[in-house]
Amino acid sequence: MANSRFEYVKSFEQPDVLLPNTWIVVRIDGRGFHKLSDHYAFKKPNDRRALDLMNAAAVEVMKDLPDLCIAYGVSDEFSFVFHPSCQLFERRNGKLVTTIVSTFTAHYIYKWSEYFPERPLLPPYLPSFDGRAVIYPNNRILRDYMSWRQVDCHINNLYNTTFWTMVLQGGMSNTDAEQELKGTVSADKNEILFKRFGINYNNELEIYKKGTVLYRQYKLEEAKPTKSPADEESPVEAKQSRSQQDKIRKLRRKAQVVIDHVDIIKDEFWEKRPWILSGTP
Ligand code: DGT
Ligand code: MG
Ligand code: MG
Ligand code: MG
Ligand code: MG
Repeated sequence: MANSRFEYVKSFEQPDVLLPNTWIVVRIDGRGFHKLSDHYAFKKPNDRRALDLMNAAAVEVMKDLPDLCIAYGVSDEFSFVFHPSCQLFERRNGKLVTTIVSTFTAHYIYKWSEYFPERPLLPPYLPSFDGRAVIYPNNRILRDYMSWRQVDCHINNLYNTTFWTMVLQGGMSNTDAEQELKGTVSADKNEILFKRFGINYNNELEIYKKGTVLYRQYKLEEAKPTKSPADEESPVEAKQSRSQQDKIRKLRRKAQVVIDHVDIIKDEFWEKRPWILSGTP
């Protein structure tokens, strides 16, 4: 690019680099999905195809961006997690968020007809997503963030399942069902489902109760830790040479992205898959 007298405008661009050595979570959320889900007649309270489409788009994002180590999705949202060692786009907030949002949206729209062949997408009801990046300073807080989303999934799903059962099977009006559920706790809702409708909430599908977690699965020989004890004491990225980073990226690209519906609040999930938090396949 040639120098010109207009170039000074470049200096108006502000840096937006995210703090080094912190977890970066980019959460995207469907814009106006209340209306969109009505328009395309998503099943209530859960539309399996709509969730599968969200998950399929998120898998493509994971494949596209090997720096992502885990993602969690529920309803019209997905949280994508970059490891503290991530250097993608020099950790620029805007670049990370817009790349994830647009990649996700592109795949969501591209795959729509595969999941809803009889309901073509038509303006003005076109899916779009917003996104934001939040940084978390340590593993504990990152895990608390993930737990927060999964607890939210559980609370909302229990409420929605009870509400829509009362309306669709119990013939109640929306207002009456809402009124009756005001101030109830989980045990009350479980009891309404079981006593009135013979539904054991525990038997609902895991994808509805737990949401969706995506992560990379490595073959056993690839899963061996590549860390030396010295790496423990200093920031990962300071220790990783360029060739090491390239090697890790290649391994991540080759790894299978798994779609799972499991508890991510307890230790077990993380202990079984130590590479997620360590960031070293
Ligand atoms: P926003 O995010 O502020 O632009 O507004 P919304 O309308 O997207 O609200 P949000 O994100 O808080 O809530 C998600 C909406 O999407 C909620 O109204 C229910 C709808 N939705 C998500 N998944 C399903 C589903 O599987 N079935 C149905 N029927 N609706 C769903
Ligand atoms: Mg929103
Ligand atoms: Mg939304
Ligand atoms: Mg939402
Ligand atoms: Mg360009």
